[in-house]
Amino acid sequence: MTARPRETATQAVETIAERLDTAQRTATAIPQTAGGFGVEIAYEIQHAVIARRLDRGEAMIGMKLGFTSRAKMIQMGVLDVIVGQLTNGMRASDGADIQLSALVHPRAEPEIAFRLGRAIDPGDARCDIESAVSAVAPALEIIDSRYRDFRFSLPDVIADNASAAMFAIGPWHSATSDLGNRAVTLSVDGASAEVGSTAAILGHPVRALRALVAMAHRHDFALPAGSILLVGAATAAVPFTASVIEARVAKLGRVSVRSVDS
Ligand code: OOG
Ligand code: MG
Repeated sequence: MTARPRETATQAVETIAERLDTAQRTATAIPQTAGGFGVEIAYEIQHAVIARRLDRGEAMIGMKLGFTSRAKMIQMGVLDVIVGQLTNGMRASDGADIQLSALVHPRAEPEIAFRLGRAIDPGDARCDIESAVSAVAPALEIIDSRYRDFRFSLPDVIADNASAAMFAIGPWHSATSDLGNRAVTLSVDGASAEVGSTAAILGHPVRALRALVAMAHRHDFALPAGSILLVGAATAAVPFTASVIEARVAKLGRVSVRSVDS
């Protein structure tokens, strides 16, 4: 084989990454790709999208899982667990004002965040992610598909960094208590909008952590000390329009963000 097909594939990766990056920076939806690439290439595109953010001075701070609950799978019609990357440019503080005009069609969902106290080598079959977790917190994720109408195929959403846009984290707790079957609620302007349980996240959030290590190994992600890991929403996402959105996890507390128009 000559080098040409590979070069063409690389160009295609860069072209799609550029479109997704521009869509994110200008808050302008783009059409879904016409397909033609699978999951492996989709992760290459995701890496190329993130490389653009890092070139602009952002730093990697963690990873996220998507579609770890049936509620999310059903809402979006995607049945596979996916992984995305978090940079410091996506982080908002608890209680922050979030500018809606910088986003295409944002949605909010309740999450749990873990923080790694030490690095994990995803290639080490004996690695124990649970013992590496130093803290856990309630979190809110603001997702914002760059695709028109928030519709996508599995490779499309992977290429689009799992719709990651922003996230906020509530108070950190030491990671000793069991997180199985805790009530999770999402409220909009004080009214309950979604109710679920941490048991919806692959049966237990710790199982999602293990899935994340496997995904990190398969798709070449590092898990350094200090990494923040969002393990996936326990409930469906709700539109983030003019409102205060709050996520609550029993015994972990709450975290909120507020939208501003401009
Ligand atoms: C993809 C992101 C899914 C989750 O928590 O399941 C996700 C999307 O729904 O657009 O973040
Ligand atoms: Mg999420």
